[in-house]
Amino acid sequence: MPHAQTILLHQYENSPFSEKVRLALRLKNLAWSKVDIPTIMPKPDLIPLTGGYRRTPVLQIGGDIICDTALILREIEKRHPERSLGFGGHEGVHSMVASWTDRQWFQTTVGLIFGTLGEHIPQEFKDDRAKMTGRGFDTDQMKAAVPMLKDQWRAHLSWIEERLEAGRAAGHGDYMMGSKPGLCDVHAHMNIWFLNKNLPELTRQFLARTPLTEEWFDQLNGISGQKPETIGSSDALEMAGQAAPRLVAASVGNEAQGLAPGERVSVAPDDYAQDWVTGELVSAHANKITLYKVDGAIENLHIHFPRAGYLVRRVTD
Ligand SMILES: N[C@@H](CCC(=O)N[C@@H](CS)C(=O)NCC(=O)O)C(=O)O
Repeated sequence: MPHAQTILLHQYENSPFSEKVRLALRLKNLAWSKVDIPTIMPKPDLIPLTGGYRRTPVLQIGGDIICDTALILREIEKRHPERSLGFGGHEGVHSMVASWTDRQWFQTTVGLIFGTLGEHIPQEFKDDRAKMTGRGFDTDQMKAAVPMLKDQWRAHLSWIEERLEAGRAAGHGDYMMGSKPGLCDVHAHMNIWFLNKNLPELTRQFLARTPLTEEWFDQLNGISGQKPETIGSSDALEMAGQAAPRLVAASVGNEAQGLAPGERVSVAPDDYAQDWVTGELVSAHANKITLYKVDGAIENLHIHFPRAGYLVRRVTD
Protein backbone atom coordinates (compact mmCIF):
# COMPACT_ATOMS: atom_id res chain seq x y z
CA MET A 1 0.00 0.00 0.00
CA PRO A 2 1.45 3.42 -0.89
CA HIS A 3 2.15 5.96 1.85
CA ALA A 4 0.08 9.07 2.57
CA GLN A 5 2.02 11.44 0.32
CA THR A 6 2.21 9.14 -2.72
CA ILE A 7 1.55 10.84 -6.04
CA LEU A 8 -1.52 8.94 -7.17
CA LEU A 9 -2.66 9.70 -10.71
CA HIS A 10 -6.19 8.71 -11.76
CA GLN A 11 -5.74 8.21 -15.49
CA TYR A 12 -6.03 5.93 -18.49
CA GLU A 13 -3.49 4.92 -21.07
CA ASN A 14 -4.91 6.66 -24.17
CA SER A 15 -5.50 9.95 -22.36
CA PRO A 16 -3.35 12.76 -23.79
CA PHE A 17 -3.84 14.99 -20.76
CA SER A 18 -2.67 12.10 -18.56
CA GLU A 19 0.37 11.77 -20.79
CA LYS A 20 1.32 15.35 -19.94
CA VAL A 21 1.53 14.42 -16.28
CA ARG A 22 3.25 11.10 -16.98
CA LEU A 23 5.87 12.88 -19.10
CA ALA A 24 6.43 15.50 -16.38
CA LEU A 25 6.84 12.73 -13.80
CA ARG A 26 9.33 10.93 -16.05
CA LEU A 27 11.30 14.12 -16.65
CA LYS A 28 11.46 14.72 -12.90
CA ASN A 29 12.17 11.03 -12.25
CA LEU A 30 9.59 10.96 -9.46
CA ALA A 31 8.06 7.82 -7.96
CA TRP A 32 4.31 7.64 -8.57
CA SER A 33 1.33 5.32 -8.56
CA LYS A 34 -1.69 5.19 -10.81
CA VAL A 35 -5.32 4.20 -10.73
CA ASP A 36 -6.69 3.16 -14.12
CA ILE A 37 -10.09 4.81 -14.42
CA PRO A 38 -12.91 4.25 -16.94
CA THR A 39 -12.79 6.27 -20.17
CA ILE A 40 -16.53 6.97 -20.02
CA MET A 41 -19.10 7.50 -17.30
CA PRO A 42 -19.97 6.11 -14.81
CA LYS A 43 -16.84 6.53 -12.68
CA PRO A 44 -18.15 5.38 -9.31
CA ASP A 45 -14.80 5.45 -7.52
CA LEU A 46 -13.68 8.80 -8.92
CA ILE A 47 -16.75 10.94 -8.19
CA PRO A 48 -16.48 10.49 -4.36
CA LEU A 49 -13.02 12.05 -4.69
CA THR A 50 -14.01 14.98 -6.90
CA GLY A 51 -17.62 15.72 -6.04
CA GLY A 52 -18.69 15.38 -9.68
CA TYR A 53 -15.67 16.42 -11.77
CA ARG A 54 -15.34 13.55 -14.28
CA ARG A 55 -12.44 14.54 -16.51
CA THR A 56 -9.09 12.80 -16.77
CA PRO A 57 -6.60 12.99 -15.11
CA VAL A 58 -7.10 13.77 -11.44
CA LEU A 59 -4.27 13.77 -8.93
CA GLN A 60 -4.66 12.44 -5.39
CA ILE A 61 -2.01 13.22 -2.79
CA GLY A 62 -3.11 12.34 0.72
CA GLY A 63 -6.32 14.30 1.39
CA ASP A 64 -5.74 16.69 -1.53
CA ILE A 65 -7.50 16.11 -4.82
CA ILE A 66 -6.18 18.21 -7.68
CA CYS A 67 -8.28 18.58 -10.81
CA ASP A 68 -6.98 19.58 -14.25
CA THR A 69 -3.43 19.34 -15.59
CA ALA A 70 -3.06 23.13 -15.39
CA LEU A 71 -3.06 22.79 -11.61
CA ILE A 72 -1.67 19.25 -11.35
CA LEU A 73 1.58 20.25 -13.06
CA ARG A 74 1.97 23.38 -10.93
CA GLU A 75 1.31 21.37 -7.78
CA ILE A 76 3.86 18.69 -8.66
CA GLU A 77 6.45 21.40 -9.34
CA LYS A 78 5.67 23.10 -6.04
CA ARG A 79 5.87 19.94 -3.97
CA HIS A 80 8.91 18.59 -5.82
CA PRO A 81 11.02 21.56 -6.93
CA GLU A 82 14.02 19.33 -7.66
CA ARG A 83 14.72 18.76 -11.40
CA SER A 84 12.60 21.81 -12.08
CA LEU A 85 10.54 22.01 -15.27
CA GLY A 86 10.42 25.79 -15.04
CA PHE A 87 12.72 28.42 -16.46
CA GLY A 88 13.59 31.30 -14.17
CA GLY A 89 12.58 34.56 -15.83
CA HIS A 90 9.97 32.86 -18.04
CA GLU A 91 7.29 32.12 -15.43
CA GLY A 92 3.80 32.21 -16.89
CA VAL A 93 4.83 31.35 -20.44
CA HIS A 94 4.03 27.65 -20.00
CA SER A 95 0.41 28.42 -19.04
CA MET A 96 -0.02 30.50 -22.17
CA VAL A 97 1.42 27.68 -24.27
CA ALA A 98 -1.00 25.26 -22.57
CA SER A 99 -4.02 27.30 -23.48
CA TRP A 100 -3.05 26.91 -27.14
CA THR A 101 -2.22 23.18 -26.95
CA ASP A 102 -5.18 22.23 -24.74
CA ARG A 103 -7.94 24.08 -26.50
CA GLN A 104 -7.37 25.13 -30.11
CA TRP A 105 -4.85 22.50 -31.17
CA PHE A 106 -6.48 19.73 -29.10
CA GLN A 107 -9.86 20.22 -30.79
CA THR A 108 -8.15 19.84 -34.18
CA THR A 109 -6.45 16.65 -33.01
CA VAL A 110 -9.71 15.22 -31.66
CA GLY A 111 -11.47 15.90 -34.98
CA LEU A 112 -8.64 14.38 -36.97
CA ILE A 113 -8.42 11.20 -34.87
CA PHE A 114 -12.13 10.55 -34.45
CA GLY A 115 -12.94 11.68 -37.99
CA THR A 116 -10.43 9.13 -39.33
CA LEU A 117 -11.25 6.27 -36.94
CA GLY A 118 -15.00 7.04 -36.80
CA GLU A 119 -16.46 3.62 -37.52
CA HIS A 120 -14.05 1.87 -35.12
CA ILE A 121 -15.11 3.99 -32.15
CA PRO A 122 -17.59 2.21 -29.86
CA GLN A 123 -21.07 3.75 -29.80
CA GLU A 124 -20.99 4.07 -25.97
CA PHE A 125 -17.91 6.27 -26.30
CA LYS A 126 -19.57 8.51 -28.90
CA ASP A 127 -22.70 8.77 -26.76
CA ASP A 128 -20.66 9.62 -23.68
CA ARG A 129 -18.69 12.36 -25.44
CA ALA A 130 -21.85 13.78 -27.06
CA LYS A 131 -23.44 14.08 -23.63
CA MET A 132 -20.26 15.43 -22.06
CA THR A 133 -19.72 18.19 -24.59
CA GLY A 134 -23.40 19.04 -25.01
CA ARG A 135 -22.53 19.67 -28.66
CA GLY A 136 -22.86 16.16 -30.07
CA PHE A 137 -20.00 13.96 -31.23
CA ASP A 138 -20.64 13.42 -34.92
CA THR A 139 -17.77 11.43 -36.40
CA ASP A 140 -19.28 11.70 -39.93
CA GLN A 141 -19.10 15.46 -39.68
CA MET A 142 -15.51 15.15 -38.40
CA LYS A 143 -14.70 12.81 -41.29
CA ALA A 144 -15.89 15.36 -43.82
CA ALA A 145 -13.62 17.94 -42.18
CA VAL A 146 -10.49 15.71 -42.11
CA PRO A 147 -8.71 17.38 -45.08
CA MET A 148 -9.14 20.81 -43.48
CA LEU A 149 -8.16 19.48 -40.07
CA LYS A 150 -4.94 18.09 -41.56
CA ASP A 151 -4.08 21.57 -42.83
CA GLN A 152 -4.80 23.01 -39.43
CA TRP A 153 -2.86 20.35 -37.60
CA ARG A 154 0.22 20.91 -39.75
CA ALA A 155 0.03 24.65 -39.16
CA HIS A 156 0.08 24.11 -35.40
CA LEU A 157 2.98 21.69 -35.72
CA SER A 158 4.95 24.25 -37.70
CA TRP A 159 4.96 26.62 -34.71
CA ILE A 160 7.00 24.09 -32.75
CA GLU A 161 9.43 23.68 -35.63
CA GLU A 162 9.78 27.45 -35.86
CA ARG A 163 10.46 27.68 -32.11
CA LEU A 164 13.06 24.90 -32.17
CA GLU A 165 14.76 26.32 -35.24
CA ALA A 166 15.04 29.77 -33.70
CA GLY A 167 16.29 28.34 -30.41
CA ARG A 168 19.03 26.42 -32.15
CA ALA A 169 20.01 29.34 -34.37
CA ALA A 170 20.40 31.50 -31.26
CA GLY A 171 22.44 28.77 -29.52
CA HIS A 172 19.79 28.34 -26.81
CA GLY A 173 19.50 24.56 -27.05
CA ASP A 174 17.20 21.89 -28.47
CA TYR A 175 14.07 22.36 -26.37
CA MET A 176 11.22 24.84 -26.36
CA MET A 177 12.80 27.17 -23.84
CA GLY A 178 16.45 26.16 -23.72
CA SER A 179 18.85 23.29 -23.31
CA LYS A 180 16.64 21.09 -21.10
CA PRO A 181 13.01 20.04 -21.33
CA GLY A 182 10.42 21.85 -19.21
CA LEU A 183 6.70 22.50 -18.97
CA CYS A 184 6.49 24.17 -22.40
CA ASP A 185 7.82 20.94 -23.91
CA VAL A 186 5.32 18.90 -21.89
CA HIS A 187 2.42 20.94 -23.31
CA ALA A 188 3.75 21.04 -26.86
CA HIS A 189 4.30 17.27 -26.83
CA MET A 190 0.68 16.34 -26.04
CA ASN A 191 -1.08 16.62 -29.40
CA ILE A 192 1.72 14.92 -31.29
CA TRP A 193 1.69 12.10 -28.74
CA PHE A 194 -2.10 11.70 -29.07
CA LEU A 195 -2.05 11.66 -32.86
CA ASN A 196 0.93 9.30 -32.91
CA LYS A 197 -0.78 6.91 -30.49
CA ASN A 198 -3.85 6.67 -32.73
CA LEU A 199 -2.59 7.45 -36.26
CA PRO A 200 1.15 6.73 -36.26
CA GLU A 201 1.61 6.74 -40.04
CA LEU A 202 -0.02 10.09 -40.50
CA THR A 203 1.98 11.51 -37.60
CA ARG A 204 5.24 10.38 -39.15
CA GLN A 205 4.20 11.94 -42.48
CA PHE A 206 3.71 15.26 -40.74
CA LEU A 207 6.90 14.94 -38.71
CA ALA A 208 8.96 14.13 -41.82
CA ARG A 209 8.46 17.77 -42.82
CA THR A 210 9.47 19.10 -39.40
CA PRO A 211 12.76 17.31 -38.71
CA LEU A 212 13.74 19.23 -35.57
CA THR A 213 10.34 18.52 -34.05
CA GLU A 214 10.64 14.84 -34.96
CA GLU A 215 14.00 14.60 -33.22
CA TRP A 216 12.66 16.53 -30.20
CA PHE A 217 9.55 14.31 -30.03
CA ASP A 218 11.57 11.08 -30.13
CA GLN A 219 13.96 12.47 -27.53
CA LEU A 220 11.09 13.20 -25.13
CA ASN A 221 9.52 9.79 -25.73
CA GLY A 222 12.84 8.14 -24.90
CA ILE A 223 12.89 9.46 -21.33
CA SER A 224 12.13 6.50 -19.11
CA GLY A 225 11.55 7.70 -15.52
CA GLN A 226 10.07 5.39 -12.92
CA LYS A 227 7.51 2.69 -13.55
CA PRO A 228 4.28 3.37 -11.65
CA GLU A 229 2.62 0.95 -9.28
CA THR A 230 -1.05 0.30 -10.12
CA ILE A 231 -3.50 0.76 -7.24
CA GLY A 232 -7.11 -0.43 -7.24
CA SER A 233 -9.71 2.35 -7.24
CA SER A 234 -11.30 1.13 -4.01
CA ASP A 235 -7.90 1.19 -2.27
CA ALA A 236 -7.42 4.76 -3.48
CA LEU A 237 -10.80 5.69 -2.02
CA GLU A 238 -9.88 4.09 1.28
CA MET A 239 -6.59 6.00 1.36
CA ALA A 240 -8.43 9.26 0.71
CA GLY A 241 -10.90 8.53 3.51
CA GLN A 242 -8.06 8.09 6.00
CA ALA A 243 -5.95 11.05 4.84
CA ALA A 244 -5.89 14.65 5.96
CA PRO A 245 -5.39 17.47 3.48
CA ARG A 246 -2.36 19.73 3.77
CA LEU A 247 -3.05 22.65 6.03
CA VAL A 248 -3.90 25.80 4.09
CA ALA A 249 -4.94 29.16 5.45
CA ALA A 250 -8.61 30.01 4.86
CA SER A 251 -7.95 33.03 2.69
CA VAL A 252 -8.93 34.85 -0.46
CA GLY A 253 -7.05 37.19 -2.76
CA ASN A 254 -8.72 40.12 -4.42
CA GLU A 255 -11.90 38.23 -5.36
CA ALA A 256 -13.96 39.98 -8.03
CA GLN A 257 -17.20 38.43 -6.73
CA GLY A 258 -16.27 39.19 -3.10
CA LEU A 259 -16.23 35.50 -2.15
CA ALA A 260 -15.20 34.72 1.42
CA PRO A 261 -13.91 31.54 3.11
CA GLY A 262 -16.74 29.41 4.49
CA GLU A 263 -19.23 30.41 1.78
CA ARG A 264 -20.78 27.71 -0.38
CA VAL A 265 -19.67 27.96 -3.98
CA SER A 266 -19.86 25.86 -7.14
CA VAL A 267 -17.03 25.37 -9.62
CA ALA A 268 -17.14 23.94 -13.17
CA PRO A 269 -14.99 23.92 -16.32
CA ASP A 270 -16.03 26.54 -18.86
CA ASP A 271 -15.38 24.39 -21.94
CA TYR A 272 -16.85 20.86 -21.66
CA ALA A 273 -17.99 18.37 -19.02
CA GLN A 274 -19.57 21.28 -17.21
CA ASP A 275 -20.46 19.43 -14.01
CA TRP A 276 -20.75 21.83 -11.09
CA VAL A 277 -18.86 20.83 -7.95
CA THR A 278 -20.31 22.43 -4.82
CA GLY A 279 -18.69 22.87 -1.41
CA GLU A 280 -17.40 25.24 1.23
CA LEU A 281 -14.78 27.70 0.07
CA VAL A 282 -11.43 27.29 1.82
CA SER A 283 -9.28 29.59 -0.27
CA ALA A 284 -9.29 31.36 -3.61
CA HIS A 285 -6.34 32.97 -5.35
CA ALA A 286 -5.25 33.80 -8.90
CA ASN A 287 -4.34 30.23 -9.89
CA LYS A 288 -6.21 28.00 -7.46
CA ILE A 289 -9.56 27.62 -5.73
CA THR A 290 -10.00 25.07 -2.95
CA LEU A 291 -13.24 23.55 -1.67
CA TYR A 292 -13.98 21.50 1.46
CA LYS A 293 -17.02 19.45 2.55
CA VAL A 294 -17.90 18.97 -1.09
CA ASP A 295 -21.34 17.53 -1.89
CA GLY A 296 -21.08 13.92 -3.01
CA ALA A 297 -17.41 13.62 -2.01
CA ILE A 298 -15.61 12.17 1.00
CA GLU A 299 -16.00 14.94 3.55
CA ASN A 300 -12.43 15.44 4.75
CA LEU A 301 -10.93 16.20 1.33
CA HIS A 302 -9.69 19.46 -0.09
CA ILE A 303 -10.62 19.59 -3.79
CA HIS A 304 -8.59 22.03 -5.87
CA PHE A 305 -9.29 23.60 -9.28
CA PRO A 306 -7.42 26.10 -11.44
CA ARG A 307 -9.00 29.52 -11.99
CA ALA A 308 -8.43 30.22 -15.69
CA GLY A 309 -10.92 28.07 -17.60
CA TYR A 310 -13.13 27.46 -14.55
CA LEU A 311 -16.35 29.24 -13.64
CA VAL A 312 -17.10 29.96 -9.99
CA ARG A 313 -20.50 30.98 -8.67
CA ARG A 314 -21.89 31.62 -5.22
CA VAL A 315 -24.59 29.19 -4.06
CA THR A 316 -27.57 31.24 -3.03
CA ASP A 317 -30.27 28.71 -2.06
N1 LIG B 1 -8.36 20.94 -19.03
C1 LIG B 1 -8.37 19.56 -18.64
C2 LIG B 1 -8.80 18.69 -19.80
C3 LIG B 1 -8.86 17.23 -19.46
C4 LIG B 1 -9.56 16.39 -20.52
O1 LIG B 1 -10.31 16.91 -21.36
N2 LIG B 1 -9.32 15.11 -20.49
C5 LIG B 1 -10.05 14.20 -21.36
C6 LIG B 1 -9.28 12.89 -21.50
S1 LIG B 1 -7.61 13.11 -22.00
C7 LIG B 1 -11.34 13.84 -20.68
O2 LIG B 1 -11.56 14.22 -19.56
N3 LIG B 1 -12.20 13.09 -21.34
C8 LIG B 1 -13.40 12.64 -20.71
C9 LIG B 1 -13.15 11.60 -19.65
O3 LIG B 1 -12.03 11.07 -19.52
O4 LIG B 1 -14.08 11.30 -18.91
C10 LIG B 1 -6.97 19.20 -18.13
O5 LIG B 1 -6.01 19.88 -18.52
O6 LIG B 1 -6.85 18.29 -17.31
